Amino acid sequence: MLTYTTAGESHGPACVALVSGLPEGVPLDEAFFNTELARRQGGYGRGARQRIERDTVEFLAGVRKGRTLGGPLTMVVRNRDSRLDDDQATPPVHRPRPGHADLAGSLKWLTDDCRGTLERASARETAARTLAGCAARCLLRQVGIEVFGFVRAVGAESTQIEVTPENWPGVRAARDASETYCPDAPVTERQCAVIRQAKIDQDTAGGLIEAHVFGVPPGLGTCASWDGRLDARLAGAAMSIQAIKCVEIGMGKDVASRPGSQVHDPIMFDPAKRAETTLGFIRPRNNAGGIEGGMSNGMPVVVRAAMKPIATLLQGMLSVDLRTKQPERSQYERSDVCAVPAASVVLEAVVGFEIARAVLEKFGGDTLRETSANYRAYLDAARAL
Ligand code: EPS
Repeated sequence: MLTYTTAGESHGPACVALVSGLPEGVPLDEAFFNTELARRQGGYGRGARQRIERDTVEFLAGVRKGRTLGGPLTMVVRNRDSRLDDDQATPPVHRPRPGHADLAGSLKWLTDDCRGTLERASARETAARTLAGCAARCLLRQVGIEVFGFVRAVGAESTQIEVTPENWPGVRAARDASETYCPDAPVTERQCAVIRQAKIDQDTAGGLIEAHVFGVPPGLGTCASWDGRLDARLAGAAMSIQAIKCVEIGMGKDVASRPGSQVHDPIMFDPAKRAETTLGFIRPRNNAGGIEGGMSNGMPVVVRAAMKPIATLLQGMLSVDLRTKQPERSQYERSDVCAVPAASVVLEAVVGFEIARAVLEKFGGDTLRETSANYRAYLDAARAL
């Protein structure tokens, strides 16, 4: 089974990702890893930390001549701002920030110092997740699957853009030209204004991020077991990203307020489209977000997530000193005003990883050659129905 583990503290020596279960022979595109790491570091609203870090991947194990060997793949990103043992630089934190892991973690680990909790809870860890996601996406590319993530909204400033298998390369170019990773120039400007205002107000901003997966074959995931459902796994993966409070697949929460006839996607058949991943079963819309009964249906998989505003507020919030139990303002740590653009890169990573996991569950193989052959054989069989 494809799994990953991360290790590392925000101000420790490094972020580490260990990926197990990739088949032998997957080409790992180092430039792709570094591009994604740089994108994750960027976006309008990031703080001073990102002027210190220069995230790049180092492959420590599981690779030979740029291809996976089939053993555990181990990768690191070194932290430049590494100062975990320096009490001056990373002092104890006794006044927990509402919305951060500070209070819950201090109670869990029986301490009045939130430092240990916040170092691991920090979104710095998502550098390692990006590595795991890139490795998974290198496998996906071998079977024609691409993941595309972007920012839909910052605060209330939201783009209405529709993303399709036909237009997404153009949408990606627009995203890459946007400081907020939103493929809509006028909306980008308004999102930047939201972030600027939040900074002036000593406040922070959240938003909506979205990932579309193109080229997904039908039959990934299963309705046969609750924990094999693809939508459940994607939701869990997206919800595990720091600061995510809500995950939607396709139409998401709007399904609740509409009649069935406006929610479900009609089924048609066009033999000329048999070569596509839909195998010719055309759906005029994709409210299901590419998943029915916990299984992919051949349409693009669409995952959306809502990120809360960052919990570290320059103005502080009402809190309590854990030593005295007296009311105090929460402690300020250097932080970002908005990390929604960065989170969109992490969403791509975790969604890509879950799709790759489902691909390997269905097609298996110790080598990429076997995975690819099994994948092609399945599609041939499905087309022959
Ligand atoms: C974070 C606080 C900030 C962020 C950090 C997450 O770090 P610092 O306290 O060192 O300024 O920049 O995110 C990253 C370092 C990163 O690479 O994403 C937090 O408290 O979660």
